[in-house]
Amino acid sequence: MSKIALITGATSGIGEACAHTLAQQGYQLILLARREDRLAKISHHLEDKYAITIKQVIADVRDQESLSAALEALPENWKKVDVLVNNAGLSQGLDPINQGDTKDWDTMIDTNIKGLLYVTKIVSNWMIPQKAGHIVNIGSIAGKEVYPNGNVYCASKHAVDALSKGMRIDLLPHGIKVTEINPGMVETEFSIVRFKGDEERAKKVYENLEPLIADDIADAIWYVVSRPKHVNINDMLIMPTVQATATIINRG
Ligand code: NDP
Ligand code: 8X3
Repeated sequence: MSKIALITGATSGIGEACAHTLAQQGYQLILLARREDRLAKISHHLEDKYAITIKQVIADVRDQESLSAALEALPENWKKVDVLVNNAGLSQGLDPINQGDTKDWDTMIDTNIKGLLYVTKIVSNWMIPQKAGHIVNIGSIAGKEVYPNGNVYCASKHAVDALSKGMRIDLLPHGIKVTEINPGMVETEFSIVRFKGDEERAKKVYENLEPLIADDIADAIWYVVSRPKHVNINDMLIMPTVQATATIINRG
């Protein structure tokens, strides 16, 4: 029986790359995101290419009620989830604290912290009767350091750092592994989303440097989930070679 992985934020970037990698490894997938067309396209492509089955869950992780309904509507045999990748997340804006848009703050806190919690509560309760499972939280360098104008996004990823530690303690008696993967700069749609569609500004973030690509993080996810049963990788910080800290970057 193939393993089952549930990946949130599977329509782009790291989540999409992770879906490809785990599909290639023979996992059956539950892919969750808001954009229905994109999710359908990715799912059909992976099903055809790797002869696997995919359940598509169109849901917004911020909306606890509809998220819960969508996940609980999955067939019982699909709730035997082996791996949960809590990847859905975003940044909105890059402004000093006194100038931040409170709607952006709500979006980041509701998605990166509360959304991750809502998904985790449901899926960890599916894993507990199995006495096994692996939760992989996508944190960030922004969860280890704070950089100018990163304020609320950094706070949300520091929360992911704390929650990963807390989950590891609380789920220990149930045999559930918890790993936090913390990337530095990865060129995805992240900066386009942060700058609300301003592609020129987003492009500048990665100018004159070689950032990570989403596949680099998917590789790390595959590494952590493929360790033997007695081994857990607690925490990984993965940076582009040209990036020493959140702000010290060698642009050549
Ligand atoms: P992308 O913008 O490319 O992908 C983000 C994904 O999250 C999309 O699939 C999006 O799907 C989904 N998503 C966003 N909001 C919601 C929501 N409310 N409900 C459900 N799904 C949602 O960015 P990345 O791949 O870079 O980001 C993935 C994770 O990696 C995030 O947690 C980010 O914070 C983290 N990260 C990114 C880094 C980077 O430099 N890129 C570095 C460190 C961490 P849809 O819009 O269809 O819902
Ligand atoms: C994304 C990386 O440095 O833009 O989490 O915060 S950074």
